[in-house]
Amino acid sequence: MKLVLATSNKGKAREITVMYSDFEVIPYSELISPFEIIEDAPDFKGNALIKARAVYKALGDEEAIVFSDDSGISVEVLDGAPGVFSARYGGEEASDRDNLEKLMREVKKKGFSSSPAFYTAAIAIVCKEGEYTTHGWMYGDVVTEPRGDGGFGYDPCFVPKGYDKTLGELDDGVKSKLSHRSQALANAKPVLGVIRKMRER
Ligand code: ITT
Repeated sequence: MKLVLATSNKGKAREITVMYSDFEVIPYSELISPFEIIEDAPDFKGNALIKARAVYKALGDEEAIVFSDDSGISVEVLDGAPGVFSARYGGEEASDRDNLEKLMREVKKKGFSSSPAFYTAAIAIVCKEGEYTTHGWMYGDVVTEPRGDGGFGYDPCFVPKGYDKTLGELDDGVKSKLSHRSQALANAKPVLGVIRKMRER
């Protein structure tokens, strides 16, 4: 089954391709020129739908099955920030490193060296059969000194519940079992199964 992935984030695309190795995952940038998508919904689900709808429309292929991931980290001592603003926390042009450093700075400013936090991922699927969304979460703590260079984004400061190493230090296999993204993708598989059945009829 061919799935078009609506993301420009290389870290996400890498993880999704590994987790969905039983599908043919094609980044949308291999089919059309990448374009800017304004993600202005108040929640992950809304932004995931905006991305998948925009790419479905731009492809102009009624048969396409497009899926997207909108995700981010919410930190307790920052009252849930950065949340849906995770990609832009350090500014409009911020790199992953800028975002990570700002997050650690803000936690320190509050007088803490760590804080409970969680990642959220929303997956949206848009195709001629309809629009579907699923979610996944991963709980743990953020620390204020980055450790390791595995994963991407905020991973060097995130210690999953039950571990004492950050996702930057742990094997990729640990993250792919535990993560918000792997759970949201697992929840999306039955939806894709139903779409496949509808197309076989
Ligand atoms: P697309 O919209 O093109 O998919 P994006 O990077 O803008 O790419 P989001 O708007 O969903 O994606 O922003 C997600 C932010 O949260 C981004 O800064 C990521 O680095 C961070 N993030 C999401 N999942 C993560 C993960 O598994 N590990 C580390 N950081 C993550």
